Amino acid sequence: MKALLLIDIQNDFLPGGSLAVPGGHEILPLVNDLQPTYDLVVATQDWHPAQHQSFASQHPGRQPFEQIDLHGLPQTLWPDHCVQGTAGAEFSPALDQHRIEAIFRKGTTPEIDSYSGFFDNGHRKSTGLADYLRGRGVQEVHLCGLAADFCVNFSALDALQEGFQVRFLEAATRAISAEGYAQARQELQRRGAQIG
Ligand code: VGL
Ligand code: ZN
Repeated sequence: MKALLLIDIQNDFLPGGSLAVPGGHEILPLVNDLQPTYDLVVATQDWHPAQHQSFASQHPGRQPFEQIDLHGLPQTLWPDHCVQGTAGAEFSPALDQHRIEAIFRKGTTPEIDSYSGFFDNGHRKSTGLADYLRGRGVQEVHLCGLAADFCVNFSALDALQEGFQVRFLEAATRAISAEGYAQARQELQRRGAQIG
């Protein structure tokens, strides 16, 4: 069984959103065309409380994209984004949702960020995604969505660690930082992910 993971295809990561990924909207036609070619389609959704500590707004004197130490982990500070229940947290209206069988939400704990759809950044709390996929007989996961250098990257790394065959669908992702993505791509390849 082969599953397609749709990572964080949410309004705040698309043009007009608070953390818009350059060219993010360009992936939507491809993502929609890909879905029917998989046995299973699963989505992740970044889903933060308004007071999430990854938001620069929660740290007086700090600006978005600065780095801090957050409870012992390095943390990039972000503009407020994907706040639970807001329009920015919704999936894009241009995303075909009818084949999505399950949605895994992440980033709900205020004290820790969660880039991967599998675990928080400290690898403390699982979302249950790996067990769900195994329960459905999935051996191979292909990833697409936003952003290539953050949530798609960390989801792919965890998928590898969980023992899945992994393909990173490069044409169906866009990055926040081209440099960050170039580095992530090398590491993904080194760890055995197929790219493209
Ligand atoms: C993401 C930064 C903060 C992502 C989520 O989906 O790549 N990036 N939260
Ligand atoms: Zn986030």
